[in-house]
Amino acid sequence: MYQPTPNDIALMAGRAGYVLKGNDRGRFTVASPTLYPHMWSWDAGFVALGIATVSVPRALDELRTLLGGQWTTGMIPHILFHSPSDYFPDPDRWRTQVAAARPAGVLTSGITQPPIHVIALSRILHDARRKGGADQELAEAFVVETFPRWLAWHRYLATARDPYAHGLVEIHHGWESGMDDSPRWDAPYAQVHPGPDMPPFVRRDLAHVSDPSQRPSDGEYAKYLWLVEQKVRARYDDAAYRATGDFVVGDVLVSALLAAASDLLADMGSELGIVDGVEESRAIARRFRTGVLRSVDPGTGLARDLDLRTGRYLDVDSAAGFAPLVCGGDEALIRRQRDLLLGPRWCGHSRLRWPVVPSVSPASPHFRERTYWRGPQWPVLNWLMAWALNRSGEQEAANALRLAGLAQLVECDFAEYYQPITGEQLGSRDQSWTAAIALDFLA
Ligand code: 9YW
Repeated sequence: MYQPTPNDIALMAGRAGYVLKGNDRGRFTVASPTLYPHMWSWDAGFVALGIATVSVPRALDELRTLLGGQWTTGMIPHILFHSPSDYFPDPDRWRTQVAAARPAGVLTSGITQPPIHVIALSRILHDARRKGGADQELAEAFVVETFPRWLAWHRYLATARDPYAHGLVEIHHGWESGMDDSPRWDAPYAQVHPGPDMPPFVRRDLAHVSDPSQRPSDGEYAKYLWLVEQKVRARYDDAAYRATGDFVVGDVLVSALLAAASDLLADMGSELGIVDGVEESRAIARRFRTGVLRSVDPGTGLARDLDLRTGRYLDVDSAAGFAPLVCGGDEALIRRQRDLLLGPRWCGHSRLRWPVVPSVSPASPHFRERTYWRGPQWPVLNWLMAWALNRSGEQEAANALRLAGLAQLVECDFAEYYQPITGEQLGSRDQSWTAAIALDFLA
């Protein structure tokens, strides 16, 4: 097994810090230098926990800026647009001015991303407490100050996005899962039919990659924009969209993150003497943990998303199936998932360049080795599974993912995603969240 040398550690930490500094725009960090020149919601969570290893105050600023985009419903939008750029879909496409709940002072998109933020905040608090002094004071004060805002975010997901208490967070767009073109969404997207009145568009993402097969197809992209159109036409009202929109799916990984984050929020709150909202947070954690565990297919041992339009579970061997590892709650299942994740269908697959979590099992018929979320390895996903294993007391397995993840990043280009068989770097380079998780792995 790879063990980073002191030289590797120094080089990697130095270069990761340099990448984050280069992507720093003052009070927020762009997701990548040219492809994603804005602040993305779940990227910001990972970025903040990486920055915290270097500067706790700057890490807290990242989260504070993100909260500046929170809608009055509690929703944290998936993109905050702080300055004009050639990124598409841009604010003119999102047209969030139709929404009463939009924030003042910053343009945003109108959909969500996975709730990783409080998990990041609890890591930052942990770092700050290790450092003590001013860092600790600052971080504790930040938690006390922002507790109601995080709770409002979680409450939004638990109510507006789970009105019938399934215990699964409803997503209205594949982008809300963070895994845009994952085969998890193929069946629901088959029911998305762009209308003849959809405004025309020109993609800009393809200008940044050498090979279009690494990105979603044009057909997929038209569906993505059609759902944006449907959200606009519903004025970003969740109930109105639910009544009219084509894509409504209960997402197991978002639900597991909500459960884990809600537990951590309650933990931090009670440690810091907060009373209001701690019980509510625990109840949210319980409800969504139950929803995730209920979705597990006893045959495969993987959690399944629920298509709320058809009432059918979606059987796809994607890394989201390991949602129970993230939210915990069933010891035997955690051991089973640990073995599955490290075994020959997943990280232990004989063809993989590095034994790192692939977005889709290489043994699955859905696996595509170069296409975005259809097989490539995303370092943040590996970090998440390592974090989850650690939290369940599976330190040895967590460390195996950590070391393999560091081996993958030792070239220090911090790519957006990696071809799992050859190890080739794909997508953007100098991707902020990739650099950030390297810093956390090294800390
Ligand atoms: C897009 C920024 C985002 C991530 C998403 C990933 C990709 C493309 O990049 O989205 O245009 O939004 O799928 O998870 O947050 O890194």
